Parts: sequence; C-alpha cells; structure tokens
Amino acid sequence: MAELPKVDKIWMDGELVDWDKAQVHVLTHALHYGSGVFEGIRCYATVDGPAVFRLTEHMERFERSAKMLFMDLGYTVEEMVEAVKETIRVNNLPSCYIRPLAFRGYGIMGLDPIPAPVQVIIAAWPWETYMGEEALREGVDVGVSSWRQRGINSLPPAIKATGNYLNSALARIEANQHGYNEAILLNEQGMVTEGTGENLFVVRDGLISTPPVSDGLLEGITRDSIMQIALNLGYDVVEESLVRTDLYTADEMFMTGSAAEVVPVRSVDHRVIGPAGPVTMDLQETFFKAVKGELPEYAEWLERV
Ligand code: PPE
Repeated sequence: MAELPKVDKIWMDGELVDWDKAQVHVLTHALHYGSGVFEGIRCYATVDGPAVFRLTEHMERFERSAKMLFMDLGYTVEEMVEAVKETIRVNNLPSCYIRPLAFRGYGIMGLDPIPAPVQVIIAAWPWETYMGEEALREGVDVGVSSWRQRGINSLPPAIKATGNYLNSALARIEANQHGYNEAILLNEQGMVTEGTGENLFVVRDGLISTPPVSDGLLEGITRDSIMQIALNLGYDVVEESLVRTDLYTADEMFMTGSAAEVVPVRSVDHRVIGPAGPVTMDLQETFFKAVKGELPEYAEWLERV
C-alpha cells in the first residue's frame, strides 16, 4: 500500500490545523479501546471541478454509526458536509480520498466511554487507486479467510467502527501472507459476507447477487450505487445469502468500496473466475463515468466542492 501523502491542513474539532499539528494525547480513549467511527469517501475531478461522491449519504452513515455507540458528534450532517468541502478547498485538491473520524478523546480511562469527550477530524489526501490500476483491469486474487466475520450481535458490521477493523486486519494479514490481494470473510454460519474493506458481488447466468446486510456486512454506498447502476442497465440484481461454493462457481465476481472502487476478482482460493467479465466491466465503466460527472442521470450523486 502506498505511503500516506501529506497535505497542508486537517479539519480538527472545527478548526483547520496544520497537518503535523493534528495530534492527540497517548491516553486518548480510542487508542486504548478502539472507540471511534469513521468514513471513507472519494472526491473526483469532473469538468465542473472537484465533486464528492454521495457525500451527504456518507455523513449520514457517519452519524448513524456514532448514534449506535452513543457518540454525540456535536455537528449536524450539513455542517460536516461543509467541513469536508472546506478541507478539500483549503488543500487545493482536484481529487482525493476523504477520511472523517470521530473518536473518544482524552480525559478518562475505563470501559464505559460515555464520559469521554468526542473529537471529530476530517482529513483528505490524494489516493489514486487502492489496489492499483492493474487490479481495476485484470482483477485481484482473493482467498476465503480462516477468520470469521464478527457476528451481528458482537461487533456489528453495520457500524463503521474503528475497533471492527482489527478483524479486517487479521484477515488481511493472513490473505497477504498467503499471497492473495484480499480476503473474503464468512460469518459463523458459513455465509459469505464481505471483504476486509469492500462489499462483494457475484454474477452467474446473467444474475447479479450480493449478500444481504442481515448476513453481517457494512451497507456500502458503492454497493448501493452499483445495484442502482445495474438495474438501470437492465441487469437483474438480488440480495441473497451466498455460500463459499457460490464464489467458486461464479461466472464473474467483483468487489466494491469507496477506496477500492469496482475491482474485478480474478480467482478465489485458486479457482480461476476472471479475467474481468463483461458484466463487471460494464458496471465498472458506468461507475467511473458516473463519478466523473459524465452521465447526467447520476448527477445528483455528485456534490460540488
Ligand atoms: N465493507 C467494509 C468492511 C468496508 O470497510 C467498506 C469501506 C465497505 C464494505 C464498502 O463501503 P462503501 O465505501 O460505502 O462502498 N471501506 C473503507 C475503508 C477501506 C480502508 O482500507 O481503509 C473505504 O472504502 O473507504
């Protein structure tokens, strides 16, 4: 993964502070207990200047994640939308990845986080592709993890919480050590859920399927965008539970996420699926045109900076 590119300012608790000064105390609650929620958003260069993809929906999900953990963000969705735009403008970024984070700050220790203050930051930096240009064309090799997805009643996958990503990290480390680009997590019942930072789709006999949120996964905004694009292109799309062998027998498979975008899967556990199939490429091409403002029917997804 590429090194973090540094820009000028980070929005921190309502102020634009220098990148190097956006710091916290070592006794910050979230460092000890994973008590944070975050978002990952992309801003694309369009003919009308930078535009953030489905920004309001991302900030609404941010607010929902916070609510589930009793975190009062202290800013409305509208205020945070404006703060994201301000952060992009002040750093002069034509396109970027945006990382809003809310976390329990310094002041108390112990497992009840409620008395700890909540801090909110918004950072943005240039992040071209997550898995590389080649991955977008040729696809990635993935493996089903020996680690399981967290249950919906333990660390709910529907909450985009920082602590949840320890599970993703275990799976990603294992996948990389096994020579895969990404892991697929099954839940404790054996149903397919998602990747460590992406949702997942399979295509078989022309039908596009993706697991339902109730199987334990993040309700991805890219996932939703792809489902809408697929329907508009005339494909049949269903949310249905998938098992491991559904991956092996797929005609096509791809993963979606704000960072990853739309990435074809070339193989699963060494069973070859790819090269990227026609449905995947059709969806990917339409997605990239939509985010760059080339398709008027998706203009409402773009929020100008
Ligand atoms: N599942 C998980 C577990 C997940 O982290 C993401 C986003 C998704 C699905 C897709 O959601 P959406 O971005 O709304 O389509 N992962 C974020 C963080 C990735 C990272 O490596 O960091 C992201 O894509 O920004």
